[in-house]
Amino acid sequence: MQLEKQLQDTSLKLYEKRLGDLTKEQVYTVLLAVVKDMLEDKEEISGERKLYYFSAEFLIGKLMSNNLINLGIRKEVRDILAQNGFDLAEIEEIEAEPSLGNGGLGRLAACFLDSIATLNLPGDGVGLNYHLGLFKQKFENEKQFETPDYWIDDHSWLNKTRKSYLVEFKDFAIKSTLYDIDVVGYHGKKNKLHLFDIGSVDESIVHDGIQFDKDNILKNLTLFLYPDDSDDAGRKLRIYQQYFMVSNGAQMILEDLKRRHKDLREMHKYVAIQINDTHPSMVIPELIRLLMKEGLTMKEAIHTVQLTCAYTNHTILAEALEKWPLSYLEEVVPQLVPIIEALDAVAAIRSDNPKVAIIDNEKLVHMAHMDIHFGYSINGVAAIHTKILEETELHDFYELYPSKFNNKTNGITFRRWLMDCNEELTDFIDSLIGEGYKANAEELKGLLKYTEDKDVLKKLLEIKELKKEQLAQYVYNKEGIKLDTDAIFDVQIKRLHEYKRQQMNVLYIIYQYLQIKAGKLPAHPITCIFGAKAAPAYVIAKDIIHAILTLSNIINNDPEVSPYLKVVMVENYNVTYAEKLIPAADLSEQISLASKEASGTGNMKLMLNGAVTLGTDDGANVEIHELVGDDNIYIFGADSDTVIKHYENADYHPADILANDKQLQEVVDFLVGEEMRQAGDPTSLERLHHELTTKDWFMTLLDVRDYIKTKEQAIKDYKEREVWARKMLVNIAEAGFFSSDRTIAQYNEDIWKL
Ligand code: 8GP
Repeated sequence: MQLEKQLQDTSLKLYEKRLGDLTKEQVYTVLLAVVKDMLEDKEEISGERKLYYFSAEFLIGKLMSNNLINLGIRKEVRDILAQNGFDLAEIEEIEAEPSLGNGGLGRLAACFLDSIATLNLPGDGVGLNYHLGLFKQKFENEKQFETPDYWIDDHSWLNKTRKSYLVEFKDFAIKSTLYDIDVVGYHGKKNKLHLFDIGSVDESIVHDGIQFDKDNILKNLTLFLYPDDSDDAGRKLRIYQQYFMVSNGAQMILEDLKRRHKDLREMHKYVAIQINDTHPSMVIPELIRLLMKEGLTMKEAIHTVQLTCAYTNHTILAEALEKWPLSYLEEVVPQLVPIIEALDAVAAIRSDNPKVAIIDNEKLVHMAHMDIHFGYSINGVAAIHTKILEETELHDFYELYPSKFNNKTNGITFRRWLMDCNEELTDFIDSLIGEGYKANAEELKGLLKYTEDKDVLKKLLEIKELKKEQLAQYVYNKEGIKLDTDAIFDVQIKRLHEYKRQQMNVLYIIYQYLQIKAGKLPAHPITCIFGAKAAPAYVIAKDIIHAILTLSNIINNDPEVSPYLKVVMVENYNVTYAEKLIPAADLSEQISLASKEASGTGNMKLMLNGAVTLGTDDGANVEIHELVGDDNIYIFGADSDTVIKHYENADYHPADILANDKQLQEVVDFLVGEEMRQAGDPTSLERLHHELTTKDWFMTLLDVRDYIKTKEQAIKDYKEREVWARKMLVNIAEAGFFSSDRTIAQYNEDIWKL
């Protein structure tokens, strides 16, 4: 009643009309205003010791439905809107998605904020308010094009605050503006996401897709998430952004401590800072610098900073471990250089091993090395990833600081990835085991008692069928492509990267196409669904997209093949699209080269929604495998030890494999055969073919045979509907471990101690 009145009053105030007479956009605006007021009134979580989660990315996605769930008013709002002639789902569609992240690392940060607030821990996010999120992907002529993603309008979740700090660069100083977004926990109090910005950013400098003048810092500082760093100007802009983020965050933290009359020498007693990969690493020297300005000696400053900062590593790919030329730092933030040099000197006293130096012989500053020497915790994001860090990638550091290393297997928030995106399944689970699992995800295991219950298994299949129909409708509206919901929905959704091996899936599709052409039909029709953006400057990744889209064109238009095989690549895959795709998936493709995917989190989301994993023993797949057992997952391919040995011995050669496998050679050559050349761009296809046959750095051909075989088995098994439903049930039941509430409880217990 109260809520209805608030909505009606706001409607009158904003539009001088009753709710029922508004347009959908106006209803959204009214709802946003009411929910923002409710958030505003929420009490903030407080405590002696507070966490600051520093991250260049927070891929928060749309916030309306999540906020409604966490405030506990979603059903009520839906009813009120329905009484006024509106469908809540349609109203929620209107919100622009804040795509303030690239992929896994950014989405993880968003899940973490949700769990930190839900566990009632005082912890805020610190990041940047990019005016344009990750680019919007458009397909033209079977190729990816990038267009700008303006997400901020007059009606967003941002709240402009009065906080502002002066950030000094070599040639100028900038005053920041701070925007906050309220982060409310599930039926709980709130924390904040602090996003720093400047007033002078000029969106009109964007031209020709997402090009802009990278040298004009006053106009571009917070314009884009991750400007292309394939040139010097882009790399320097990254340093400007990173320093701007950490200097603001550090000043905000110290201001708060002073307001609370705390002794800055004991900062570590009141503050924990989690450094989300290396983008925020400059917070270490910046805090030291600021503390020295406050009168601490360098020794005192290092001491407390070292007990405050903790670092998470999210990838072992060498190109992602940032190394900034010292000369760039001199050009942008010269004030940090003497501090970094001093830290390098301290590190050199601790170890004379040049492999752990902060500044190397080429005068490159290794940001991760600074984090490890001057942080008190370093963690990987899945058991196997942490093991590889300890034994291989960061082994020299592990020998130096064994007790700093720990593992925190990633997790996902069930509020978004079950309750929000799959209400039908949520309600069904509620009816079977009650709602306790929403606060304690391990209770999902209660579902295991239904593995032999035919009615439960049948209902599970019905829900999946329903979600597939909903997805088919959505895809039809967006892409104009009709999906056959009887087919297996085989889903690979993640960033496009060679190590994730979308190209292996491509080879499977070609193999299957040739089989069908030769009259050998698959055991069951299959629809291969992709969603992926490629970094704008990543040529081979774009070639893979081109191959998928070209194949999709050929196959979907071939009446002989399309009843059994379809290929769909959805345009502009993002969080919103993921929320539609994940509940509808039957098979979850997690086929990275073993040792390369740090964890993966899509694998967890898909499992939770009843998809069965087809994957390598990599990242968190290893833990999924252990939890569900051999019967409820499809594992294939070389293991990480084998892969690491191949790299060490440099003895992997794709040509050797092709020489011994005529059929595979035929499959690979199809990429540059007549049909593909006619339908696609020969230059792009040849480049991909050449890469695969001569280099194949991520060993696609090593695993492709096993992949095809295992996938064929999964397709056969899918036909046994009840057996398959049991696999689905076991996956859902065992997904409790992957709740980010569990992950955050572990971070708090081992690292933050809030
Ligand atoms: C990702 C990892 O690739 C993924 O396995 C993991 O699940 C996720 O982080 C969360 O831990 N890494 C990144 O997204 C990443 O390194 N992004 C930086 C380049 C921006």
